[in-house]
Amino acid sequence: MPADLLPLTRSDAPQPGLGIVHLGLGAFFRAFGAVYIAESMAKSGGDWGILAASLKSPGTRDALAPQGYAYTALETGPNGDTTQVIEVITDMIVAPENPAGLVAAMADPAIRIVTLTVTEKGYCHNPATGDLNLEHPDIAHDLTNPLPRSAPGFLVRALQARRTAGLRPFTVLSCDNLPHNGAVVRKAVLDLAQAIDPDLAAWIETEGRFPATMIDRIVPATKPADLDRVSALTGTYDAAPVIHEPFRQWVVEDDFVDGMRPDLGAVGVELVSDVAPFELMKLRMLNGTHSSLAYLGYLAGHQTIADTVADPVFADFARRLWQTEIIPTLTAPEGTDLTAYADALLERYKNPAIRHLTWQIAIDGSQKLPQRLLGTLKDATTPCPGLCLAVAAWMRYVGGVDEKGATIDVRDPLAETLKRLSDTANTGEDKVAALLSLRNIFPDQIAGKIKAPVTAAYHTLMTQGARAAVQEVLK
Ligand code: CS2
Repeated sequence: MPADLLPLTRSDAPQPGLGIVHLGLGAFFRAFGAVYIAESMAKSGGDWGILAASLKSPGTRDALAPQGYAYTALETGPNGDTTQVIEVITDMIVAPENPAGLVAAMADPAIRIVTLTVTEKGYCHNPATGDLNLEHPDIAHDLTNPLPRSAPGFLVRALQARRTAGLRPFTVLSCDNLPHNGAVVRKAVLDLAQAIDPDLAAWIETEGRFPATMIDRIVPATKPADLDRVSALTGTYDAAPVIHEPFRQWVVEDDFVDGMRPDLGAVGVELVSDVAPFELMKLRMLNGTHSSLAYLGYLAGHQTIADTVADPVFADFARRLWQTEIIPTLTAPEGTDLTAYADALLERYKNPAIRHLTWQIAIDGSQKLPQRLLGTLKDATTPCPGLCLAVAAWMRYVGGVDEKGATIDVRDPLAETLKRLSDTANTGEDKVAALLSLRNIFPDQIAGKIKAPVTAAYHTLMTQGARAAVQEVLK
């Protein structure tokens, strides 16, 4: 910490009573759900303080504990910068250090909601089928051990403890970018509970609630330079601020255990009976183009999404994906104009103050491709050369070598398999075929449908490079 700065500390304001446990605390939830919940309590009251848990590493807890779990949220965009200090998190548990403590905290009668941001792979399910992967090492462990490791394991053991204590279940609120995220987490919990205790599974099935959500705010990982930026604005030293764009949208299925939830409607959350049209729009239009721009932009040498779309070729490419490939597969949610939504997305991507790394968005492609790109390709009734090029770019990316011959740091739960498949194939055609044979990512029907155009796109990518391949699609 620079010697001339005072550290950020929690204010003297009374701490809210606890109502929520959050699993998987990262920058996104701190800049999104936590902010909404803090605002809702400020407006409408209620005890919805958050006890947060990291399921893996102690880094966030170690940074936040000395500042009493207060942190700065820096909003940055075309109208400048604003900061606010968020004090809704009152404590944190690092699950591997204290799994029993986390189960007990979730089983506390005060807790009525468990929110989650554990990323796509944290649900330990097979993305192509939605079934819980009982062979996943953490799930295999959690099946027989009452001190869990996985998110589904913590949910099941805590629900088990509540049932034993004669309590009501908590609502499970997934805030991850997955289609039908409520149904996904429900299925993971029920599959695991069924294997542990079928009576418990039956109780969860009838009494538990797993509302679906659509979540949207661009929150890049906080970088070292961001700490200086926040200090310069606030005059205090925050070891773990979060940086986010002005835009936010949270659509929530209004189905909570005994109707118990913060007054989310008072702070702009859309409470609806069917989230599906919103999530399909968001996953395909935002995340679909984000991933496409991430792989192609990275290969073309761009560090961030803003840098990528500053090149008019890539901006036109995004427009083309929206207008001719993605929008035709969607039904607009009531009151939404999809063309205006696309225009707004491009403006958000252009925000130069948000340095969202293409490398960050490229992480975990094997878990992201199905809902971001492949669903559109499955539904499309006309050719989709742009999305097929994006799939080919992912294939080139996971091969681990960029256009200049440099190694790519590929992060993905399947990284080793992807590299092996890529390395053992001799020709481009064989590489595409080998990767398309991964049934957890590409179901038969999709693999067959996209094989020829992805092979052609892969060839263009290898011979001409990413930017020229994008130009080819625009011709
Ligand atoms: C991004 C998302 O990292 C990624 O994969 O596409 O985190 C994206 O920024 C958010 O979904 C925006 O709401």
